[in-house]
Amino acid sequence: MDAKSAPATHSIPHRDLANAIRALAMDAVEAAKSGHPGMPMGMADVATVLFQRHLKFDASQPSWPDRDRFVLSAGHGSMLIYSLLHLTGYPEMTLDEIKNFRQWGSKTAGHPEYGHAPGIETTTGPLGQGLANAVGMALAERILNARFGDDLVDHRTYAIAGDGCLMEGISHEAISLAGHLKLNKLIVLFDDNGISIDGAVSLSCSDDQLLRFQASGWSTARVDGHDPEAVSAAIEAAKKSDKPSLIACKTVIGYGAPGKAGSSSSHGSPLGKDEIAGAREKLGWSHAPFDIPAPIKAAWETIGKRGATEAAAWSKRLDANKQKAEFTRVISGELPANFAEVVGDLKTAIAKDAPKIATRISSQLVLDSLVPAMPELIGGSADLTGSNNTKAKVAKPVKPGDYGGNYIYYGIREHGMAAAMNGMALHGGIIPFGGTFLVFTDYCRPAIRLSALMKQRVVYVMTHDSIGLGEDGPTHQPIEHLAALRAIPGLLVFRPCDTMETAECWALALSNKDRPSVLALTRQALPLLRADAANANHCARGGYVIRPTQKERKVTLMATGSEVEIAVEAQKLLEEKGIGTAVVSMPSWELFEEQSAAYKQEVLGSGLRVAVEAAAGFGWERYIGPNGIFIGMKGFGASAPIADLYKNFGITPAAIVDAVTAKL
Ligand SMILES: Cc1ncc(C[n+]2csc(CCOP(=O)(O)OP(=O)(O)O)c2C)c(N)n1
Ligand SMILES: [Mg+2]
Repeated sequence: MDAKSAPATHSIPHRDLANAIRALAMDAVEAAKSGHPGMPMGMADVATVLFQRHLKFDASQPSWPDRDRFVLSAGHGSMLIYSLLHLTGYPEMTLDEIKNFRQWGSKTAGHPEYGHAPGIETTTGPLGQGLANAVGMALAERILNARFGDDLVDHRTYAIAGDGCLMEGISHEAISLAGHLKLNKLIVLFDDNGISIDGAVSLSCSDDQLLRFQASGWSTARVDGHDPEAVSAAIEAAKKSDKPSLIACKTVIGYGAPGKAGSSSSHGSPLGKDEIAGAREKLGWSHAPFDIPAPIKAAWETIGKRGATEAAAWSKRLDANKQKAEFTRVISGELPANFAEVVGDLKTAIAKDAPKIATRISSQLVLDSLVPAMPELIGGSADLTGSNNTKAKVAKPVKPGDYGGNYIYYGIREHGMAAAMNGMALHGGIIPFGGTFLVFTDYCRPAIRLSALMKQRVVYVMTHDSIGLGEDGPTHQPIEHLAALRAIPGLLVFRPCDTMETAECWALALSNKDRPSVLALTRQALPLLRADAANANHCARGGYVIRPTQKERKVTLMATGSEVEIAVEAQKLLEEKGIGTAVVSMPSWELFEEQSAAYKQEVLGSGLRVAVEAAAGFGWERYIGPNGIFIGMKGFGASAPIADLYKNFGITPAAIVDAVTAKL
């Protein structure tokens, strides 16, 4: 596999192999009447060299755990990966899929989407994200290698990134983290074509990318991206580096198109009939649209089988390996057999101890139980370890060159952390969790959105979840964040009200294999409101009556997190006035929405509905209805001690009582 020159398995020249990619890209974009032909045409040579000579893969076993990962960070060039998957013979990527590029129900979406077809390792398109996913994958590989050894885990991660990926801010976070951690099995192929949508890159960017990567601890090289031998030699050298590697491949966007090559006009629209005819002539490709001559297809399929022997040898090694059962478990994403027991024991201890602590500290308690039981849990924080309480007592740091730990100091790189966690989850074998302040979910948001779109189990531990954080003031006090997160389809947003709920929400976050979760946790201490250690997970229903009324129910107070305590106090005052009041804790809107209409009605009641949440009210109309009351924030917070903030913003038991009595 490591030979520098093309294997002599067939006699098809490199040019024909690469032209097959170019032709499919031109033809599919033309048929779809939209898409991006320039990038696949420009990078066809580089990709051919990578797949033919270096990438460890077996097209017939796309989920072979020890395969090299290939990430097309420049996702607009989706026809590059679709062509490669089709040509090498991946299941599902048929010629019909290529012909149906960008159409309803096809696997060949405008940008590559994880889960559409085997071989698509991650969803890309939002520039820079793929590069950071690749960093996470490369890190996952090292962590699993430290756990399971070379016999089971020993592969590389390759990413193709364009000018756009490298201009995005996330690229800095990603390359800086990769360089620091010395992820030398990460190789980035930079499509250095000097063109983006607006025209020449020089319109907007003068960075020396090689120097930038070097400054972050990378090896760098520059090659002619249309010289297969030079590209191959650079990859070969990169494989031997003790640092992550960047190979800047000088390419011509739209290579072969007579009038549009080298110009932004080939970036994102069909070339047009005449230009395609001209390109066919220039490239020496005389075949009809979508016609790949059998010998060329056969040569590509031979490439697709290159890794079969290695995959078979790997399977043998797995069978003989003592850790086979554990490796198979973590790769499949199953929880350990004693998971329910560990959570049950923890809940019993919580009921007994009745801790009055911040839910961020409750979360630490949960981690102290779960991390020793789940080696696949890999935590971290974006430089707020002591504030996010993400480091379990037993956790050991992952260090440059020493990946045996289970805790990552991500540094102040929230976006990079979130996208790297996506990469780790996608890699498999790891359940990543990472922390920052809830207000900085904004700094992670593009990656959280992709966690949800890709249905990845990533746990975001977001502390300091309201004005309750106090003196740090409005820059640090989340307001619209809960609403904004609840608006992301497929994301579970948890805001537990005490230690018991925190344990339950953690258990739900980990049991939901196909969904990411945000845990919104307090800085301030909260009393234990639930001392029932029964194994039933009340939070699993999203919302439930935590304090019923013995009277006829006139009012339902619904709250989340720290405001449940306030609602419980208001309930007492209202009941003293003879007003039957129930309190509902609603740690997760998403799970509540999944309950039956009858259950929801029973929980919400038919009296006056009042929502209490120290955040923007946006969305609560759904539950309180047109005649309900929202007690919460109407604007930004302020810098002051917590008691003054709650009092001045009117989020108090007395304010609730006043609002309710005024309305009844
Ligand atoms: C975060 C983000 N911003 C903007 C876009 C829209 N966009 C898609 S491709 C592109 C230009 C990318 O330039 P480059 O990576 O050099 O690609 P090339 O034109 O060379 O194919 C832009 C701005 C995007 N996909 N993602
Ligand atoms: Mg470019």
